Amino acid sequence: MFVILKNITNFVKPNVQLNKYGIYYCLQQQRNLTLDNKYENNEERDLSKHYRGEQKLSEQKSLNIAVIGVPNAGKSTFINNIINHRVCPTSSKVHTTRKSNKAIYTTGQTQLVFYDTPGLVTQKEINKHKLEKSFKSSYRHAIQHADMIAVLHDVSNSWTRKQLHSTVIDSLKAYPQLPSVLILNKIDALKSKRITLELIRILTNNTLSGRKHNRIGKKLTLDESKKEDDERPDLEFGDLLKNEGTWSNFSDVFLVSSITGSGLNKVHDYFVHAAKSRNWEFPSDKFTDEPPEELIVACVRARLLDYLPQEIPYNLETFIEYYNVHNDTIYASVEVVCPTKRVERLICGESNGRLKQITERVTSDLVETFGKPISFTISTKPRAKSKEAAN
Ligand SMILES: Nc1nc2c(ncn2[C@@H]2O[C@H](COP(=O)(O)OP(=O)(O)OP(=O)(O)O)[C@@H](O)[C@H]2O)c(=O)[nH]1
Ligand SMILES: [Mg+2]
Repeated sequence: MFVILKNITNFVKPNVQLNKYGIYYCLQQQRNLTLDNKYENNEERDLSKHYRGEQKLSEQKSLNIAVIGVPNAGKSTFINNIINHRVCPTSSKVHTTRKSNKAIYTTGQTQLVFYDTPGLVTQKEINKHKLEKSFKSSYRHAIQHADMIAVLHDVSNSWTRKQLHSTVIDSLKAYPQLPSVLILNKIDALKSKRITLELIRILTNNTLSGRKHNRIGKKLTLDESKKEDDERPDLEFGDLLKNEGTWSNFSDVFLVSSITGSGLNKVHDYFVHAAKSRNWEFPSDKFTDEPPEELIVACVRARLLDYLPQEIPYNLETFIEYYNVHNDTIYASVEVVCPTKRVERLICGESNGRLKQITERVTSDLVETFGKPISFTISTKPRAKSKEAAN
């Protein structure tokens, strides 16, 4: 199914076009993902091959960063835009990321490995939303492999921005030896510099790396925020309990808008500077260790969340039907198994209009991800029918 591209809202876009054969392709050559699944099998041999003539082993540096935060804080968007490549699926709904994924980015002699994680949730939320067990184990897996924790905190939500969520604090407490940075995301939604300053002071307890630091807020926000100061008295923080939902051991604080790209360069440079001298774990042209089939399915799930109301997309099962690469073009199809006929009709929409929109959106995401032409379809089936077919 091929339709004209529209509604593309990401901050960095490759030049995606549809050719006369109905295949999407990139005009600009993008950094390609390794599509060959067998690549992993001869990893050692391949690694040495890749490093030869590229960057001397002795000069290589790397840093593993676990990106954690509550659902919908913008973790995946942040990673995609800091590395300028759509590797992590994103959506406007919570629980888009379901397990820990790596996004690998190599620049000069440095390799940054970002661990995207599912939003931190309590056991109560896991039970309520019937979330997989991986929700709890994923972030631990990520942190255990990390050299640094990046806490993404959404400042656009006036109800939750005043405190770090208890799940975030618990995670930081569980790994006190790891350096951590606080990244205040969605600053495009903040109008007042006063609130920004206050937030930084409150969330860090006015303390960096355990030491009182009176100029934390000033130093950061005067650089970053060009907005007019709001001089009205701000009572937002007045009734907060001291030290509740705060962390005094962040090494640094950053203000970013992952959507507009504001502030991302500073974080990028900070990570590159913090990288440790050691051999890269991955070849420089690799962007993820996820198999392409899984990336495609995750991308479909994410867009189903965007296009379908309430809980419906969470109850859908998605499978890869086929995946093939021929003449450097990807051919793939995903099947969506719907719990009822009614839900299937909802996904397809009138004259298959909604399904076309979803397919179009996923296709453009996938072209960005793989940097290759793609021929892509989505099919739907009601659950009972697909079970019958299996018997
Ligand atoms: N206004 C604004 N919106 C943002 C920003 N960063 C992310 N978003 C939006 O926030 C929503 C959630 O983004 P995701 O990157 O999927 O968030 P996440 O933390 O990975 O979410 P989960 O995987 O569900 O835990 C999307 O609608 C993004 O477009 C930002 O800097 N500004
Ligand atoms: Mg995510």
